[in-house]
Amino acid sequence: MEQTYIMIKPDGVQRGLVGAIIARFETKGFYLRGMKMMSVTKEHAEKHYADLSSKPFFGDLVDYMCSGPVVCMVWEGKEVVKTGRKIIGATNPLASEPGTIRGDYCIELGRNVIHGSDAVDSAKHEIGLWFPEGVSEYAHTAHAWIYE
Ligand code: DAT
Ligand code: MG
Repeated sequence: MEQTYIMIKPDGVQRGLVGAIIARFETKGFYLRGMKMMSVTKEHAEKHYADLSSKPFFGDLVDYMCSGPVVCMVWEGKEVVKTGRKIIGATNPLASEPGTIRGDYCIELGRNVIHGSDAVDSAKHEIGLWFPEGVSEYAHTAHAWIYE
């Protein structure tokens, strides 16, 4: 099944949103395959956001990602990449619909509390970057109650 990389950014951790964010993915029926808290080095943040390295906000973005620990997760499920992006909401929190994570919990672009992979290919790349040790494969007892 499809997997995506979800990361609670430093502001999400500091503001006590970890539990609320995890609950949205967990109660949807997605499976948690990997989770850890880590402090991000400048080099690692630059690798994660390499596609944006030419943007004027790149330096601030990297500083923000390194400003405190993040919570890194891998979630699995049918169409979890696209659905995860919907659960997260638009990049700019003021354009995010109420009911989405960014729509409900934040205001500014540079403090938008969460990251989610934007495509299946980038998810694979990001999971490799953040979880080189691999993730947990285990049978879910509720599987037949979530999928028909
Ligand atoms: P997303 O996080 O929704 O995938 P992105 O990959 O385009 O968005 O950008 C990564 C992060 O960079 C985003 O979460 C917030 C920041 N960012 C994007 N566009 C920005 C802008 N115009 N000004 C400041 N920060 C921006
Ligand atoms: Mg992105």
